[in-house]
Amino acid sequence: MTTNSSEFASCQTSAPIDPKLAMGWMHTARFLTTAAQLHHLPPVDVPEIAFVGRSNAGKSTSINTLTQQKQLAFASKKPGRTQHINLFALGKQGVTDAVLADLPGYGYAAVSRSDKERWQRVMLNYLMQRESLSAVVLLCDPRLGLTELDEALLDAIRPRVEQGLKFLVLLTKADKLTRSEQAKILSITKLNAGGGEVRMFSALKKQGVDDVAQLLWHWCHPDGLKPATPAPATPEAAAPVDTPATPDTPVQ
Ligand SMILES: Nc1nc2c(ncn2[C@@H]2O[C@H](COP(=O)(O)OP(=O)(O)O)[C@@H](O)[C@H]2O)c(=O)[nH]1
Ligand SMILES: [Mg+2]
Repeated sequence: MTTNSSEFASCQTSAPIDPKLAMGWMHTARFLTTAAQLHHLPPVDVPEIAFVGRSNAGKSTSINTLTQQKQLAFASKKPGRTQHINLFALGKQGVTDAVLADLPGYGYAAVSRSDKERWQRVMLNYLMQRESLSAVVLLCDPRLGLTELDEALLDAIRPRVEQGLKFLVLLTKADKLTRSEQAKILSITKLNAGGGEVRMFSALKKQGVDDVAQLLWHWCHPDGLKPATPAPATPEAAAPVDTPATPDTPVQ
């Protein structure tokens, strides 16, 4: 048997569905709750997709573009100010079949060191322990590429990726690059993304929007219209994480 699990996963995610279905589903996003700490988040029994990335990577703008809502995730001009985990429910007819989690951006220089460390800790605890977490979307400005903090995040989720957690590196602001620059950074990032999906995205030009919506839809509905159940957290993830995974890494 030559088919490995990642090949199988990419076969599944490439099966065509009507992009209007996926975009309509994304558009159902509505605010669920906000929490400053992990233990304040309610447990959910549907797949949860976390959006993470450096401050200013384009996270809020991407969430607003994918959900076709102007103000769902606040697209702040002052990066680093959104210091809560915000949950949004997805699903038609008010029936929640997935949740989007908007996590605080990291790497913003003007935040104090203690705040940075606190947020790295909250984020890593979330990524390692949150039981409903089924997929991670890592937003990355392709002009910076995957930074040290992005790599630390990928390292932190690797055990869960091996257990079925899905992840997508979303290269934002594609409109700032030429076609050939896009092709180049896409192939470099694919090499560094350790088996995750990689897509180019532009909120400005609406590039990649349908494709990403379809991918997320498939992740949450692997059996067609039947919703998925979340991937289990790893046993190691049960213990609280007291120190950031990158204690010696100066936050840029
Ligand atoms: N040109 C361009 N700018 C973008 C795009 N997405 C976001 N931006 C800009 O990048 C800045 C940071 O975006 P924001 O969504 O607030 O980033 P966040 O800190 O990751 O949530 C804002 O000035 C956005 O207008 C895009 O697709 N193209
Ligand atoms: Mg933001």
